[in-house]
Amino acid sequence: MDTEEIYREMANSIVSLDQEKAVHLANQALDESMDLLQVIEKGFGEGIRKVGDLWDEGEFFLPELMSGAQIMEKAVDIITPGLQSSGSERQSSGKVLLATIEGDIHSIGKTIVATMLKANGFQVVDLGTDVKAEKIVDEAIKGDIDIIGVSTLLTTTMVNQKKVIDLLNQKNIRNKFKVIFGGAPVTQGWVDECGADGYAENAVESVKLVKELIQ
Ligand code: B12
Repeated sequence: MDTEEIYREMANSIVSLDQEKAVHLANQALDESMDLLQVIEKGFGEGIRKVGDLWDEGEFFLPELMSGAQIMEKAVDIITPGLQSSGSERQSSGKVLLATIEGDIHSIGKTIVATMLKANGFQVVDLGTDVKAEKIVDEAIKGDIDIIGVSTLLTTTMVNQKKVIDLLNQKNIRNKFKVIFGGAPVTQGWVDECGADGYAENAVESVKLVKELIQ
């Protein structure tokens, strides 16, 4: 099987909700030292996005969406130790706080971003999901954070991302932190409208963005 075929099989394992196959392929990726980010982006990630499309089209229902997500999480859990050890560049300066904003429980993408940042030597404080803007700002102050990263996958909760910026402005501490947004519905237009400092479409771009902003 060539690499593209393995990626397709990985995507298929998620779409067909075949946990055994997904686990087998994730272990194979580790054993064969495959490019683990591509494994997530082109392989399993492609599959979970397809599951989302099928759900959107009414072909899949919530149990299938949840089952697909659980299998995706299992595969990512297997791959994560390999991602962590793949970070080649080490730098200790830079503390990033990550959270999925209030009203949103999507965690997979944010967790991958956290893993990649750690692999590149950044300190990461991950507050989890469904986190209020107030808590994000409080923890950023307490934790002496450089960059605040706010994730959302729902169009309905994007507005809560903006609350983080509003709160920092109200407290007159906007210039103490860089704020970046992420998640599928986020665009440069939204970032500009909110007055955030940037956004990234995937984990690799997130690392690049954080490095740029830290400098
Ligand atoms: C898996 C999934 C779920 C899982 C989440 C499990 C988990 N632990 O995360 C479950 C089943 C729980 C779920 C629930 C729901 N979901 Co859902 N879900 C998805 C799905 C299929 C995949 C998301 C995913 O994991 N992608 C893979 C990862 C790797 O990609 P990613 O998240 O985009 O992350 C990357 C980038 O965005 C970026 N990034 C992410 N965060 C950050 C943060 C920063 C700071 C930066 C810089 C970058 C960055 O880097 C990441 C890595 O490359 C999407 C479909 C889709 N196309 O996205 C729907 C989707 C997001 N869900 C949707 C919906 C509607 C729901 C529900 C409301 C369904 C319901 N009726 O209950 C609930 C939401 C409940 C809530 N309050 O949050 C809709 C949203 C529609 C919309 N326009 O708002 C989508 C788009 C499906 C669809 N096509 O309609 N979901």
